[in-house]
Amino acid sequence: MANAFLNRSRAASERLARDIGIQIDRLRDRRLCLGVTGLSRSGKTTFIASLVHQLLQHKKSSLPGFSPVMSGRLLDVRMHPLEDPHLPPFPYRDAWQQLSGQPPAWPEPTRDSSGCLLELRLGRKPGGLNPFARDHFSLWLEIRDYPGEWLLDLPLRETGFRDWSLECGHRFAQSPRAALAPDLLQALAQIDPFAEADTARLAQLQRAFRDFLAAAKAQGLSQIQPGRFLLPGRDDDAELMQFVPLPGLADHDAAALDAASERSWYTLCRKRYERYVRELVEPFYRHFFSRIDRQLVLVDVVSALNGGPAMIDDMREALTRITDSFHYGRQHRLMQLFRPRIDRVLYAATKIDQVISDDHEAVRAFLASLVSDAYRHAEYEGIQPACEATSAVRCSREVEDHGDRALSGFDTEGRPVGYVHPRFPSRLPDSEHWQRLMDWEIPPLRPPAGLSARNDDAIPHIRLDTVLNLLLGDKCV
Ligand SMILES: Nc1nc2c(ncn2[C@@H]2O[C@H](COP(=O)(O)OP(=O)(O)OP(=O)(O)O)[C@@H](O)[C@H]2O)c(=O)[nH]1
Ligand SMILES: [Mg+2]
Repeated sequence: MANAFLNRSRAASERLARDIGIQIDRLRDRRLCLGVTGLSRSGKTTFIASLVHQLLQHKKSSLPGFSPVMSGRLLDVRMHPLEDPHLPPFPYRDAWQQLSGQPPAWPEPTRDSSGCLLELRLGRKPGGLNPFARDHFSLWLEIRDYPGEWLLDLPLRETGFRDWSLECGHRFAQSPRAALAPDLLQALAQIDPFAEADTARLAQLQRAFRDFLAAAKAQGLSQIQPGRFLLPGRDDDAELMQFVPLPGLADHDAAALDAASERSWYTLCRKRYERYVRELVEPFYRHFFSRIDRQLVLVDVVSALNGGPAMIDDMREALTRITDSFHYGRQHRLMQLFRPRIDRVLYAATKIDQVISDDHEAVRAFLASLVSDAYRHAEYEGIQPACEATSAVRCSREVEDHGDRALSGFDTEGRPVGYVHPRFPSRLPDSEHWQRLMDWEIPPLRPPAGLSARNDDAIPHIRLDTVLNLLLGDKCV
């Protein structure tokens, strides 16, 4: 009994000492939390794996755009687990093994959260003012990974059940969602919110609603809510997901709905929705995003453009809504401890190895126009977001094809593929150009063969060093 008490108090004081150490590092500007934000399949896990890899392998990687490497001040990089006993380590080894496998493969889609802590040992710039300062220091970088599906839930924190149902109703009425499950959407709209809920019918509708979300995702739509309906977490309580939106609520005013009986459809669904937000979405936000210093928003612009105007609009709205969940702005470091704000935002188009280099500038410009609503919001708060285009793993080579620039690589079966693609627009294209872009069949590429862990090979990338510099360069001095 006494031993258990002593162990508990020792663990508590160790935790306290560790938390104080973390806060001191943050105060000294030696610890950064990087928020890698991106919708499902935008390339987060691959990007994090490549970033960790490029830093661990910095002597062999090509990182001329990252100033500490260029100036020779990056001395060493180590990866540690995050000081969070509930968060499994980021599966870097698995990802690297897959990328360097025979044949090479992509990391698995993420099914749960993970994280890592990178320690960058940096040499100090010569000529500093403090003669007693050590000639090197450590910059600690926290990175977390999670399934992209969960990100779409963040806007629910600010949205009540009635408003969410109305938003869903609005979305369901438009193409292409309207045609995906017309019977289900009609059944949801016709539910009388004041009638006594039938839990067996609710379970049936919830299953059909989940199938509808899966179909919308398969079409390439971004706004898939609630995200955990498609991908529940390891410990999620299934009962928290037993609700559906009630798009028919538009016909009833809020006061009447609030007076609905405990056993009504409205009250049952509202209470479960509120528990879903309180018990799953809020802790996710708190653990993953509430302390972000710098945000990298990864956007698969190429796939969205290939999906057509409806996919682009849906993605634009999703990105804007997600951005609303964060707090941006510059402030004193001390304030950063109590009320953290993001002081740098970088939007990065991913997988640009699918586009010829002559068009990379257009990809950046297109991304800027796509995120302009979100971007304006962030600028309003006094910070200057930037746009980049990157590829975490470069899978293609640029070649000449009858006078045109073309790309060649291997598809996921290992067969050689090559293509000349329609020019990438720098803003929303006209209808003829849209059609050409939508007809463009982009073959999913396989990572390059021949990478070997034994030879400490570095993963080829496009402008990952520039992204690193924009996010961290100023903290490395
Ligand atoms: N050509 C190319 N494809 C890439 C690159 N990065 C990712 N991909 C492709 O995009 C897919 C998704 O990448 P992930 O890193 O798993 O994406 P994610 O955002 O972690 O996805 P979730 O975990 O499902 O949210 C991969 O399986 C690859 O097919 C890249 O740099 N180049
Ligand atoms: Mg992932």
